[in-house]
Amino acid sequence: MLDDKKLTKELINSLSSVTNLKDLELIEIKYLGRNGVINDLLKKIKEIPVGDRKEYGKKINQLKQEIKRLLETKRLELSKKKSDKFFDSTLPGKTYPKGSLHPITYTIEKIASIFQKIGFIRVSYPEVEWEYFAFEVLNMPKDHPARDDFETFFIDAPSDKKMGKVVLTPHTSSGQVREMRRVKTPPIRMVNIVKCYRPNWDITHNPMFYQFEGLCIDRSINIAHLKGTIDYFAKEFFGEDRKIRLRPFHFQFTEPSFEIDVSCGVCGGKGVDCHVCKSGWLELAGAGMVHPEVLRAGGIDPNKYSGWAFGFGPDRCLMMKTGIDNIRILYNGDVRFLEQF
Ligand code: FA5
Repeated sequence: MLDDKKLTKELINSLSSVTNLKDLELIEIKYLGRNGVINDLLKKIKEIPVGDRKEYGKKINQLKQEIKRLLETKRLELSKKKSDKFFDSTLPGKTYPKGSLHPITYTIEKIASIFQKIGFIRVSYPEVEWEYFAFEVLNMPKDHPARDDFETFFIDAPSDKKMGKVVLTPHTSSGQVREMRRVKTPPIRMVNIVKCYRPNWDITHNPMFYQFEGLCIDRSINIAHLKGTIDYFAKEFFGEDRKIRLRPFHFQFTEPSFEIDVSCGVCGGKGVDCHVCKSGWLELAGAGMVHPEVLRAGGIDPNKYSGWAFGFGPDRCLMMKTGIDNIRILYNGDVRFLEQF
């Protein structure tokens, strides 16, 4: 029933014609695999008279060890042959494609350095935030209609009596009062750069986008300082020639408030038929003088101090600088786009 000599001879014969590791592997499977020769022999042990089974098992085991030894010897022989091949160490190595920073990462680093040059401290306040910091302390109490402006993602997490529900922050303004409470006594110059989230999705809106929030509080701060800082940023980021304009607007947490537009980088400010701006201008930011109630919420006396704040979208800044005509391409991971930066 078990002719081990014959099997070993057969194996030696087949191994003699093997010239590569792949064929060797096939032979190994034939003998040692789950449905291989050795396992077949083991299955037949039931047919062996009980008294002979011990001897039979021993023989199979010896045969298995011999097969393994023959296979291993062949494997060594083949791999030696492979490494005997001439290796030319002077040949140029393989070149792998180089990665680069994501354009948004690059944009954020640039923005941070522009503000660090004029004494602003970079911070990153939470993206998963309490309603309290996102709305309440910004003069938007519960049920205030202004909260509708920031359609918000609510997190399914326990709420807190004072802090309210947990949200994905819809804007970086949620860092304003956190920074006031951290610094306690002005001067404050912060730039808070983090991701924000809102359920919006079109060529100028993503559900996840970045904002950077400038906040400056000191004695006698006025709109001229705000305007001067915006002009400085625009020139540093876009260059001398781009136009910026401020439009009166309303935010609950600033008074007076503005929106800031830039002349469109896609149509060159012409506007006619431009599918991105439609008017020659694209909104980049909201801004204004910090509301006295917000200063109070931050523990700062509005009779002594005043301040300004703005919240820009770096994603839109990048669009307008480079002429990208659809914001959604920034996060879809298309390497044909990313390779251009
Ligand atoms: C705000 O978020 C205010 N917190 C800004 C502010 C800060 C006002 C400080 C006053 C003082 P607004 O919703 O307009 O405002 O957003 C500001 C900018 O964020 C927009 O101009 C745009 O550049 C960017 N932004 C807003 N929503 C999106 C979005 N879904 N996708 C991409 N960018 C967005």
